Amino acid sequence: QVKDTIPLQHGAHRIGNRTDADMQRWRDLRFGQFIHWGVYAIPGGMWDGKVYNGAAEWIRSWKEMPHEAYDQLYKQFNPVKYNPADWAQQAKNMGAKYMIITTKHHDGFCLWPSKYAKYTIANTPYKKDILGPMVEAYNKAGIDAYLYFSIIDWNHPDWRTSIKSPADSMAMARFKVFVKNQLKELLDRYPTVKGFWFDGTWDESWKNDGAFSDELEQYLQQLHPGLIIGSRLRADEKGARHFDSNSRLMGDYEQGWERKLPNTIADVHGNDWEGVMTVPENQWGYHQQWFGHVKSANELIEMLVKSASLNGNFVLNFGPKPDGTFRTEEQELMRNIGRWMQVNGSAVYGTGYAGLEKPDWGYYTRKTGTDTVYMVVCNVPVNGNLRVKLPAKQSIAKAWALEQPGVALQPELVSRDEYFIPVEQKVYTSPLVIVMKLEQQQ
Ligand code: FHN
Repeated sequence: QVKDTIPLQHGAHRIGNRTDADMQRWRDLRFGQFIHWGVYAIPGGMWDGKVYNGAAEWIRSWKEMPHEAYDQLYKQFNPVKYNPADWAQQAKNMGAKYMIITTKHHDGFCLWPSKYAKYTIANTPYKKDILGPMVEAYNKAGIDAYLYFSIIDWNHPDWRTSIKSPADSMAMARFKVFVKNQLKELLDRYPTVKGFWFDGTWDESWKNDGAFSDELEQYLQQLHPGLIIGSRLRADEKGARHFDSNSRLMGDYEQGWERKLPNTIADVHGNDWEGVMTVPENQWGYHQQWFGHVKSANELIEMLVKSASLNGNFVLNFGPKPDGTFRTEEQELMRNIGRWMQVNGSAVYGTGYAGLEKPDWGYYTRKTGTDTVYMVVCNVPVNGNLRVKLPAKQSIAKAWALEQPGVALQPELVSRDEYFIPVEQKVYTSPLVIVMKLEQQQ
């Protein structure tokens, strides 16, 4: 519900989605890989023989973890098995079309040798830049790179969560210069990146300076035309985040969908959006002992398809180990998702909302701007028929299963604009995809 009654200098600067080629490219990619990697991978959720079930990348903030001890861990960061070409190949095999890497998480550790900080990869035993070879390898594999950047920086003496004195105000002013310098440095060093993924923007000190985040967004997009930045970076001058005080989206897409997805097309208000998902319940960085429910490849495929069916991108997170390799569960997941994407990826890439009523058996996606509709069947009906309800005056010209392109299916017209498509009664081990060509009746 757009209010549009409050005059704002630092609210949304655009009504509706971006229409340029860079944004269209992002929209068509639909499937991304998130990587949370940093010194938190070393404790991996354990300290002093005890396991902490909170998010592993937050361990520095648990009361049992002495900050001084955590802040020395970088001296052990030596991922000797890190092989970016291998990472990129695994991501490509999974079907990811873009990747988001944590250049620096809340702990402030930089995966690149920043000239503005000491707490960086350059001062670890590994010494070498992690990001440059990663961006290069992923790009070589045809995967776009995006940079995660936490505004919160637990390591920086000038970072403040709130401003309580003139000294705080001066510190935060210095901190903002530091942030701007680091961001420009990242763009200068890795010019092929397509966007920034900001995080850690919820504190008072940031929210209460909408003018700065607005200026920063414009500065970055001027430096790097086409750069994509989600809704987490900015706040308006009244402290509203994601959506300004007139309920208009700030930034290029809605970035608030974390470990949850919208349910209906109404939930996304016509905006571009992206959902980010963990494999276990809430672990982003490497945790030695996953606990609770761990999502299966089929569950994640369903989430990916659901996202595409609601005009959104889906990004699946991985937390590599301190030695630079992925845990076996994650490797297996990448392979299993990839096996399905290999056959059925066309039901995801370049697709969006199909404009049809949500069916009980799964999801529809539509190849953008065409009459090709994919039926992704996650629950096969016991009666063996998939019900397809079309808008008035539309009919099915052709239908076939993606895995058997040569075999035409015979839809049965069961009532006006309503069809049954028969499916083989067997045990399915992954979602079945049926393609339909629709046509308009005269
Ligand atoms: O606190 C972080 C968390 O560790 C992780 O990076 C996620 C990813 O979306 N973002 C923050 C919580 O919103």
